[in-house]
Amino acid sequence: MAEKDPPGIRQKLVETKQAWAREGRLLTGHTASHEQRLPPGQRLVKDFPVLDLGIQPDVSTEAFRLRVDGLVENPVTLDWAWFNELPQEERLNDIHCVTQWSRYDNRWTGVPVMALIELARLKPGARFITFEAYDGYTTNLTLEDFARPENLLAHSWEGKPLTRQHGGPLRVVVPHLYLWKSTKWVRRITFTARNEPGFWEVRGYHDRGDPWLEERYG
Ligand SMILES: Nc1nc2c(c(=O)[nH]1)N[C@H]1C(S)=C(S)[C@@H](COP(=O)(O)O)O[C@H]1N2
Ligand SMILES: [Mo]
Repeated sequence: MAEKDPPGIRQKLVETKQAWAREGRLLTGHTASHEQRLPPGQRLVKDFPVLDLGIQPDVSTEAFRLRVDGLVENPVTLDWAWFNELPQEERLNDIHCVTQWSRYDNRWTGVPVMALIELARLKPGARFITFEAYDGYTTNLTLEDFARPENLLAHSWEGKPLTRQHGGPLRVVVPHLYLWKSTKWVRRITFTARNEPGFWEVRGYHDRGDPWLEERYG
């Protein structure tokens, strides 16, 4: 167990997924163009599996805060009311988990990432983002992968508030990368000059995670 592991995580699941990374499990050795809707090695599901470290924090909208900081001119701590005053939009997209399932046509509602970036006003040195969640999970993205019009900070799925299992009250949705990059129960978004690998990235998972390039491990 690594020293900074969030307390209470499903250690067995973490060990299994780390072993997959070591063994290169599920790799087909093929890449694909985006015209192929299902990325290589993935299989389509109709249900909506739940995947996380097993903690599933209970965050009420009253207690919820989202801290946005780092290399920004305007660091903010948004409460639920303030967050909901930001522009709301809907997105329809496919999601792809590295454990092999993909799910088509998910309808999310929330605040476009671009609106948050506008609010925070990035300093010129901001090139990477670190996400922290209420369960202790972390992940990282480049600014290029984060600042895309389809990316959302989502509070609803199929017109209903996100359930706790799926990361409610608020999660990140970055559909062009494997779903481990989409932080559930997000509490902090930090803009940085340097890349800081997160929970799975330090355990053998790819730094970027493009499903069509099969960037599972790295
Ligand atoms: N906070 C947090 N976010 C997380 C995770 C987690 O353990 N904690 N797991 C990631 C992984 S590996 C996946 S596949 C998706 C699963 O999202 P879902 O449970 O809504 O399907 O959440 C991602 N975001
Ligand atoms: Mo995952």
